[in-house]
Amino acid sequence: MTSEKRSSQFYIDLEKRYGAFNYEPIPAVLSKGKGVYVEDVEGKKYIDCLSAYSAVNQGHCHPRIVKVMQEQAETLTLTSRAFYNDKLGVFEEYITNLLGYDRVLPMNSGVEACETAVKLCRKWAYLVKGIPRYQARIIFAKGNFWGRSIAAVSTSTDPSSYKDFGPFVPNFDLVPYNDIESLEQKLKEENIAGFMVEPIQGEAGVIVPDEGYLKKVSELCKKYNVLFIADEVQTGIGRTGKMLCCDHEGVKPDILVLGKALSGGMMPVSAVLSNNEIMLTLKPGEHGSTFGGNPLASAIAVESLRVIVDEKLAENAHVMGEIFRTELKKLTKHRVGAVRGKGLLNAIDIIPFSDGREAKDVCLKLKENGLLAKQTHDHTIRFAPPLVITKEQVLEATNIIRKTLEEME
Ligand code: IF1
Repeated sequence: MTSEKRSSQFYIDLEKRYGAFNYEPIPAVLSKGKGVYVEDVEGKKYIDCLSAYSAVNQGHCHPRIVKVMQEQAETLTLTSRAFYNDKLGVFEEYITNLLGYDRVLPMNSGVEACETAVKLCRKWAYLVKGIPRYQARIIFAKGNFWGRSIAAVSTSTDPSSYKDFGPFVPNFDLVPYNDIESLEQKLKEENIAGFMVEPIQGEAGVIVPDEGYLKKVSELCKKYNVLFIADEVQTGIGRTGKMLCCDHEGVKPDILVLGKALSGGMMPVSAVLSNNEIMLTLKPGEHGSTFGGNPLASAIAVESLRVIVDEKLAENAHVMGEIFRTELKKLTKHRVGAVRGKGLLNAIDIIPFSDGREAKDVCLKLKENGLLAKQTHDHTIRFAPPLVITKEQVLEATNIIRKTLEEME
């Protein structure tokens, strides 16, 4: 490994020669990050409007989180859960008190936490609700995305997520997102254990449901004794202008799933929160993971949450999100078909250009102009900068977006 400065193309070529092609990245080779900015190997600066898909809500390399990580990394990183450690209980107490749950089960990636929620829901179905063994069914919303595991892609309605990965996990049902009538019809069927849903569908294109949807979901789940599972892996930790997206409607899911920014982007940390009746259905040895709840992750997670609270980043996301959307809505004359979002989880639909250019071409041009964003599907671009963004930086970003669309006309 040479310390010699190499070009972006050098690193791109390395990945092309030795890596799997499970991504098609925008050709920016990043080597530094601070706050809302990242820098490529040539020293070009970008405003990061993806935040690693909402994993860097606190801003790149937040000094408080880095400091905790450094200190813990040279003290104790991993013990396995075969033993106790002096950081996990502190994390468990902090996050359950902060979010109002009895208990938490720590995992690593978001998909692991979502899988944990599915297993917990099934366990509760058999031990508490009394559904006959292995008849439990869980409902998901069409357009969902909760990761790349076989169970996750078993509920996907996006062929690029599930094609050629069958056979799929049984007893997963689908209903249209943001459709209470369809959900209630499904809830009337037998052996329904849970409904797992994103409060805003991220990958589907930042689909914000009608006001009151989550409240009705919560009420219906109570009415039919079905667990309401909120996947807040992407919408949680301040992203939508509240600590949790469910807070906008004052609803409390039976099972809450968090990930991504739970670590401020330092390392994979995820968690499942619930009440005693549900969480205590799991007995020792029935679930876990090598790194789940490790001291390094636990210390980082506490500091990551404290930064969100201390720096009022959810509140900032609300205020900056309003400004961001107001500026984006001025771009309708520049092929911006729709503007959607809540807090700093926003997206625009691009009306394809006459020559066929579409969202991904806009993202390539945005990159040239110093802003990083990623299209989701063909016509939507998500804008989700770190929640530390200032008004000046929002205007810097929206000016780049306007300039880019003007240049592409
Ligand atoms: C990729 C998408 C976003 C998630 C929600 C669970 C997970 C995710 C709501 C799983 C993960 C990531 C996965 C990443 C890109 C990104 C993504 F484009 F894939 F769909 F954000 F929208 N629930 N989303 O969004 O968490 O296991 O990844 O930690 O796979 O390319 P994970």
